[in-house]
Amino acid sequence: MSKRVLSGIQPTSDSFHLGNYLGAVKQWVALQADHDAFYCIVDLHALTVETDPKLMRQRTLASAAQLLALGLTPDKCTLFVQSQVPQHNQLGWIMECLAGFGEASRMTQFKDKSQKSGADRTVVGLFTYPMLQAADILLYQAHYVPVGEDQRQHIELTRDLAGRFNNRYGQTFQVPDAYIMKEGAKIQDLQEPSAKMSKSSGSGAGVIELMDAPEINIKKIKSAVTDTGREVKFDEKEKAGISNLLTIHSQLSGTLISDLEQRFEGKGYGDFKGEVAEVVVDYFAPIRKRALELLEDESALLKLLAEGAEKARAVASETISQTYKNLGLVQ
Ligand code: ATP
Ligand code: LTN
Repeated sequence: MSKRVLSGIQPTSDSFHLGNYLGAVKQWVALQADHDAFYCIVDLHALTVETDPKLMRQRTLASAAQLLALGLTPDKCTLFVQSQVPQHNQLGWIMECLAGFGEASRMTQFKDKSQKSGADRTVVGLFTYPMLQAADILLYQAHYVPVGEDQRQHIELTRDLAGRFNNRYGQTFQVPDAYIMKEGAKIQDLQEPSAKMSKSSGSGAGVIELMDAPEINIKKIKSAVTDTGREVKFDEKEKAGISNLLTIHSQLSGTLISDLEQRFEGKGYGDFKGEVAEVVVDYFAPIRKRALELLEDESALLKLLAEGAEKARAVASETISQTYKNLGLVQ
């Protein structure tokens, strides 16, 4: 039996960004070839940000279209929407009853996000978010969870919760491993190279959105913040901006960073940025076109997602039965 993979992405924006692709979705596509892969659009997680219902629907469908355009294929993986599989909520509660308050309070993503919006505007769901994420993963008995570096702590928590449950109530869950690449797992904001590229923070000027028109992305890359030097060299401490652009180029073009450094020796940052812009735009132009085509046939997308949810429910309901039984809940 091939190993199981599960990951999720929030429909919190009209477009995924370069960090989502290089940190996560690129691996999703690669792993579906020889794994039993489940990929989930985590709309319940996205409810932690207040969103207009029309937008929520539109972004969920746009997420599905982008994932397919980026290379997920329904005959190789199960693609579904989290809210269509109620077992996520069922196991989510159990995870909340297993996690310590202190343990959950240490999650840095919660601390960062709640600090930004202030206590009164922070919903309780943002606090319990990692326990729902643990449920997403454990329901499918996943061996690997392909994510970006920012999710490492949540996967650690998931492992702890799985181990704790197994110890207390008998073997129930596979303890999953995070699957995080050495390169590309932390793409930085182009305007603020010390911060991660993110859908929900920053001005947007430093975020490359895959569905944006080429002119917009060319402009953003050409105005990326760099340093006062002239050398195209990978040095994350002294040259965070240039290093980020080198990583982006290398990941999309398949050229080694050392080869890029050599090729741009003696040339200025302008030439280099121009080429990065070209690589990005050429890579994503056909993907954007395909995603827009897929979005035109809404009923085909809905059908595909419904089929995915059915397959997901079959696996998830087995895990829930076993979990309830081990907990002594009378069925
Ligand atoms: P938000 O900023 O609203 O929290 P996000 O941009 O982080 O959203 P998510 O849906 O939370 O997007 O993440 C989807 C996947 O993309 C996760 O696996 C996450 O680790 C990865 N990811 C997000 N940002 C980056 C980044 N800058 N570099 C690499 N991977 C990233
Ligand atoms: N918290 C994740 C999204 C997410 C996820 C998951 C990732 C929700 N459930 C399960 C992997 C596995 C994030 O990217 N912010």
